[in-house]
Amino acid sequence: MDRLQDKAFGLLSEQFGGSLVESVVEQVAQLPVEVPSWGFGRGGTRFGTFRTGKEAKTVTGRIKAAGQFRALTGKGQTVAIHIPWDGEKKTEIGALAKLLKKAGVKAGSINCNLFTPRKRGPLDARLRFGSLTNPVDAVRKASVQHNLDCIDIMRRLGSDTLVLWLPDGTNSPGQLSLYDQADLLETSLRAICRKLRKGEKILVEYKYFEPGMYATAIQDYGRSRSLCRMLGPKAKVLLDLGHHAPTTNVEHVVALLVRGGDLGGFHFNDHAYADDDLATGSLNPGQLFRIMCNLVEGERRGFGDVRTLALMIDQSHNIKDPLTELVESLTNIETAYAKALLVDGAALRKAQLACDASRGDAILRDAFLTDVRPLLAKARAMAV
Ligand code: PSV
Ligand code: MN
Repeated sequence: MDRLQDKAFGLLSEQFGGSLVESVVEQVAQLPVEVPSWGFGRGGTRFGTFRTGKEAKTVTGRIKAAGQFRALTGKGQTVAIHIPWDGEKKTEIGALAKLLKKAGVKAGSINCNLFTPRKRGPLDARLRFGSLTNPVDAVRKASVQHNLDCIDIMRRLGSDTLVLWLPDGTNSPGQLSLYDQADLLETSLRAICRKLRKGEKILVEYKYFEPGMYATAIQDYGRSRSLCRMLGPKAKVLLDLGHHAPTTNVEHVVALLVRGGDLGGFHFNDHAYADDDLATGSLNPGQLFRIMCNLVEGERRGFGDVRTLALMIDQSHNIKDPLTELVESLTNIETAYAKALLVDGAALRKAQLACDASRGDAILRDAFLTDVRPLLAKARAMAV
C-alpha cells in the first residue's frame, strides 16, 4: 500500500473509528465469492461470439484462468461448474478434479444444463417443449436423470451444492396447461431432491422469462420459495440479479427471502434491459449497495451469516478480457459490501423509528459516498 493510501486509511479510521474499519477489512477479506467456469470463456450474443484468441476456449483453459483469478485476488475459492460444458463422462470429471486441484481451487456449485439439446438420447430437439415439465415421459425422466447424475458429479468433485435453473416455459396458452406444468414440475423436483443427503443442497433459480416467452415454470421468487418450502430445508432460493422485471425492487426481495430463511445465494451480474449478464455493479452500484445493506441488516438481526450464502458471479464477457472483467466485478461486490458494513445501523434504526427519513437517507448516503478503496487494498493484501 502506498503512502497516500496509508494516509487515506488513517482518515477512514478517524471518521468511522479504528475498530470498525479494521473489522470491515477483515469481513471483506473473508467474504467468499464463487466464480463461474463459463465466465472465463468468451461470451456471445445471438448475433455472434467475438473471440480474440486470448480467452480460454477449453475447460483446461477456463480452470487455469480460475487459478489465476484466485492467485490475483485471494477470492474465487470455489468455481461454479456447468455440466456438460465442463465435462460429464467419468473420465472427464476425473480430469476436471485434477485441473481444479492443480489450479488451487475447489469445485463450487454444480449447475445442471437443461437448455442445450444433446446429440444422443431423449434430450434432443424435444427439449424445446420443456425438461422437468416436458409432457413426454422419456424426456422428463431423462431431465430428472441429468440432475441425479449432476448430484453424483457433485459428490465426486467434493461439492455440496446443486444449482437448478429451469429453462421450462411455454410460448402460447395452447402449448401446455399451467396446471399440468405445475404438477409435472413438483413431481420432477421431488424425485431430484430425494437423492440429496444430509449436508447437501439444491438452489432453485427463478427467472421471469426466456426461453419461454409466455409462461415460465419458475417465474419469480414467490414460486421458487414455495417450491423450496415444499421440498424442505435442503432447498433454497437462488436470486440472479438479472432475472427480474426492470422495475422490481430487488433489495426488497432480498430482505423478504432473508427474513423467511429462504435465501440460498446469488448469481451476481448487472443489466440495463433484461438478463444482460454484464459486470456486477458496473451500471447500478446503488442497487448493489442496497442489496448488501439488507444482507448486513439481516445478519445483524440474527437471520444468518452472509458468508454462509452461495455468493456467485454469473456473467457473460463479450467485450473485455473475461479475467479482467471478473476482477472488476469482484471489486464492485467488495466495494458494496464494505460500504454496507460502514452504515451506522443503530443510528439508521433510530432515525427510522423517529420517522426522520432525511436523517436515515443521510446515514446511508454517508456510507455509500465513502471511498473504501484503501480499505479494500488492505483486505486484498490479507486475502492473497
Ligand atoms: C440462466 O439465464 C442462467 O442465469 C443460469 O444460471 C444458467 O446456468 C446460466 O445463466 C448460464 O449462463
Ligand atoms: Mn444465473
